[in-house]
Amino acid sequence: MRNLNVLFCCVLLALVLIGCEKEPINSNQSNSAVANLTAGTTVSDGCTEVNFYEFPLGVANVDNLNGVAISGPTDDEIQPVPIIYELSPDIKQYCSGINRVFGYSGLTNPPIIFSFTDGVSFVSLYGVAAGALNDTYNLKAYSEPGGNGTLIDSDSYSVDGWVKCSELVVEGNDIKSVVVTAVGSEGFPDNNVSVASIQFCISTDSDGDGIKDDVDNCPLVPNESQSDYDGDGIGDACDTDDDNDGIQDEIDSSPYSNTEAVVNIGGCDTGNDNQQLEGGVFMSDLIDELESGDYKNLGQEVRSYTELTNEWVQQGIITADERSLILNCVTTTE
Ligand SMILES: [Ca+2]
Ligand SMILES: [Ca+2]
Ligand SMILES: [Ca+2]
Ligand SMILES: [Ca+2]
Repeated sequence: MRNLNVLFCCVLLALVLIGCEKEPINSNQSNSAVANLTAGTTVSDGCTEVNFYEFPLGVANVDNLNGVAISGPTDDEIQPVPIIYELSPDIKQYCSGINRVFGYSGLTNPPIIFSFTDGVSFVSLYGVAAGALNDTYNLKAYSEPGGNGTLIDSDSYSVDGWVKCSELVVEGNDIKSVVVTAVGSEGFPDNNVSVASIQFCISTDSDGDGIKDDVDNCPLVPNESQSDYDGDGIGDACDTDDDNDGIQDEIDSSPYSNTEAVVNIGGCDTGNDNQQLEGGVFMSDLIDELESGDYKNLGQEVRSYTELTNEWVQQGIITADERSLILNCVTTTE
């Protein structure tokens, strides 16, 4: 079976290579811009899609297209020039409806790099890689053009058997480039990768805090730190209930409550549920206050805890036994 697979693999690769030979690879052509490209469709607010299968065959490079520049290494020994090539019917069946893809011809190829003049917040590559068996495709988003800067996000797709149409998506703040690579297996070369279409969204920064709206947890309030105390996806700067205890900040006596499940004292589990008291205060808020207190000696500290827990017992918040558990923690953690 494995031999059959290898044979099938070779036949398909041969078809791909034959298909590519029909079109000159234009390997002498420089990476200069090709004018009069008409692709690039607005698909929604701020989002553009470029369908390479709408491009004419033999396009050697695509540059300055709606803010997208496409590049690869210029080492002559590898195929430096990306082309639009037509899929043979045998390959096409794996990605039905797509006739042409954008990629490199040859056995060892550079990665495909898309750079964006304006930072983008979303990139989707819809692609098919010809002549691939059990390959892994990777898409990585970077903070600088040309695959430079810091890694912002990544996605990968592993082909189980022969390649099928796959979509790779990366998201983040101010993505300036994405790099798509393939890691070959079964004796096939790396980076034998091609792309049918790319979609990307340029986002705005309404509040000017340097975080694009799509990923800003307060898109209309400057909050560079993006701090989000309760982790609910709404930043502290615009969250009206920062600790998510149901009491609005303006009337919450403790707007950043310690909402841990069980009351802890210095890492000692008291076994007491951390109950929410009146005014948006939690038991742990009051315990934390005592913990950070300045005491002359242990006796004075224990008295403070005793006073507080006596009140709780009187109010029916805890039982006498539960009070003992708390006081045990006070004495054992000192
Ligand atoms: Ca903001
Ligand atoms: Ca929040
Ligand atoms: Ca609150
Ligand atoms: Ca609170």
